[in-house]
Amino acid sequence: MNKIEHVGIAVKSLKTAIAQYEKLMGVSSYKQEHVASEQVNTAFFKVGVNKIELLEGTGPDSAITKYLEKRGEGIHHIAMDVDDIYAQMRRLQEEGFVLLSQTPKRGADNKLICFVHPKDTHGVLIELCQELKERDNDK
Ligand code: CMX
Repeated sequence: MNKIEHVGIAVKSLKTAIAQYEKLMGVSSYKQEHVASEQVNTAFFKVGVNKIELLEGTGPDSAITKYLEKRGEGIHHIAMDVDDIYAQMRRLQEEGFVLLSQTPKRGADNKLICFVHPKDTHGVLIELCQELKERDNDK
């Protein structure tokens, strides 16, 4: 794994959180995106070579909505940048980790993503993410 790509923070209101993080960071969010497959609205901030992703759920079945109901606002996941998400998923499965999807999904910010169950990582939801390449566009 190359680096921490971003830290995901679950928020009740993306609009309110963007305004507060813009004040905190002194910069504007560089990207806002709706990810229908994950039922989330997202906003990204750059922090050096890393990012912060704010996430708001868009429906009752969204993982973010459920997380907010159970735990309230806060750090939701840590995302690791990988070169080959398929190879990393195979490796983790061989090591006995439970992956939350059998194939990578399209996530926000032009990424292929997959999550590792937090029960296998001492209570922290870990996301693998790989920059979406031209050849992945039909996946
Ligand atoms: N971090 C740490 N623990 C978490 C967690 C999180 N983000 N979300 C849930 N948990 C915990 C629950 O609190 C629960 O703990 P207890 O058993 O001690 O109560 C445990 O994990 C299992 O929870 P569950 O109720 O069985 O399952 P949920 O319905 O809450 O689902 C999870 C949890 C992680 C499987 C589900 O949220 C999931 O599949 N997540 C992956 C997808 C996702 O998070 N998408 C949103 C982000 C998308 C994006 O980044 O673009």
